[in-house]
Amino acid sequence: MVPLRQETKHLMFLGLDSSTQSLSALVIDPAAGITVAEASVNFGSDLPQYGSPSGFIPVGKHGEVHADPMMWLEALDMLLAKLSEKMDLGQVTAIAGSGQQHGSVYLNSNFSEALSGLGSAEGLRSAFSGVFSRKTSPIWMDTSTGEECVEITAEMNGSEEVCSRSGSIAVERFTGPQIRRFSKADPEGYAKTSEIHLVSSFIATVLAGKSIPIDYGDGAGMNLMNLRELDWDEGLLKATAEGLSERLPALSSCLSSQGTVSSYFVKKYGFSPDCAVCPFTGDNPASLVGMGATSPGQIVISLGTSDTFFAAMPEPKTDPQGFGHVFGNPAGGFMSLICFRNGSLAREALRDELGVGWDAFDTGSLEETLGSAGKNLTLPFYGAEITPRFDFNSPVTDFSEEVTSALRIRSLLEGQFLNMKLHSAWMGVAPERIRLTGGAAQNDGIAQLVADVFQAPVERLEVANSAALGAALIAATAGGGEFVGLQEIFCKSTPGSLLMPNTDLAGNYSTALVEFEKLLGKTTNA
Ligand code: XUL
Repeated sequence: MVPLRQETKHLMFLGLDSSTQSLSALVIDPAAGITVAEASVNFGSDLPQYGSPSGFIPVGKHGEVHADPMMWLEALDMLLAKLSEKMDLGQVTAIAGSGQQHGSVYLNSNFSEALSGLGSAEGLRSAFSGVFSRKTSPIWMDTSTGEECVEITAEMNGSEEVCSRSGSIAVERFTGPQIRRFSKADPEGYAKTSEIHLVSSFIATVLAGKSIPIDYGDGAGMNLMNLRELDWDEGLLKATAEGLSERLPALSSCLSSQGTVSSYFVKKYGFSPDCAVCPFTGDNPASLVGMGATSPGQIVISLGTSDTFFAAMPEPKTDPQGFGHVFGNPAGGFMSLICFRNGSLAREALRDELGVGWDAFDTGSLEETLGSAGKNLTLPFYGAEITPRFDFNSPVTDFSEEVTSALRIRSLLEGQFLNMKLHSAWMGVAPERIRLTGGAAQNDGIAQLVADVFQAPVERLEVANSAALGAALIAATAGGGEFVGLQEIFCKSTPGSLLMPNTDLAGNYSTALVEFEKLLGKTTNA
């Protein structure tokens, strides 16, 4: 561990996370091994004037989901005001951050002037009024770009080419297809656009008062960056929109600090003029850091509304079926991200259908059906799924035993984790340890089932905001620390939370995996 101290002064690092619903901050003192301060602004409740109770403008047309970038700026002023009441921000050595991935901000030629004049501004809202060439920003929930995905894919001669270059097939929520849609729907607006930023690089740019590069982690979520070259891909840029290369900032690692904080933040919130600003990354790459999983073999499963599976990968291997994505790993190398839409939604649907409580999903109940492990199959989808891409409308079952509520619960959970195992096999990474997070992770029964299906130990972490923590750890690493030592301090598993796999069930689950794949094939090809 590099001593993060200068003479008698402890160095402090600020991590920001601009997520869909809120902007949060977390400051760490690595030498003391503590979180010094935390603050958060909720877009819906703290900034109701934007009419975005969940962080985006409701009822968009044709699958459009947009947010007002001005809301993110006002939130930044609010957040730093709150944080400066809790600590002296002059102690912060470096700032790093993360943002919801894929969302984009469109800026006109007034933007660079607004940035250079920021030092004398009174507030971010007034400083940046008149800089947007597109009033609102499409975010990751937007599904309006199906046609553009088809066009980009055709121009590139197929999905395989798009995937092998960018790490993902053309995906509706990704930035490239979003840019293409804007350039077609509003050519004048696109012509007036001089710079396009991601949510992450936009906030970093405002903090630094100058254009800050997009980092490799977040840049990989655009369908525009060449994974092997870590540079913009000429072919993809051309297939997306005319004149795109002159509108994009440079690419860089999030560990290379890019200047210091703008004098606006020095005057208004007391930051030191020497406080460094690093390029911001995506929330998933930052979470990989915050979950202590930047080395291959450590897998993170987040059980939320949607379930996500992510893990570090040394090589930019891509998913031949096109379901998984490859992003940059802030520690170097790459990471996978696979998203399963039927996460908590499916668990809740079964709970409600059976009229039971969560205790029916916990250790006691699941132990009663241990003898049936892997014997009854469920394709665990209550609605359209993206991994695999199929319009399911209810679960498909193949039970070898008499159907009971307890067996349906076991079989649904097993189906969710068999589906994850099946669709992450392309990574070729054997899980040495799984770090489980998200609401359902606290349930010991569910956590044990993950350990059994994957035949790997499962740990839970104390970290509540893994993206903001990850960002703070990135700032500390850029400032002279190193990930491994920092993660040992800040990403500890909850004492007593380690669960070992039941090795007697290894055979049951390898047979179940084969049968699950057959049932899935039969259903989706029917
Ligand atoms: C990842 C994705 C989301 C966003 C919002 O591909 O779309 O996880 O990053 O958190």
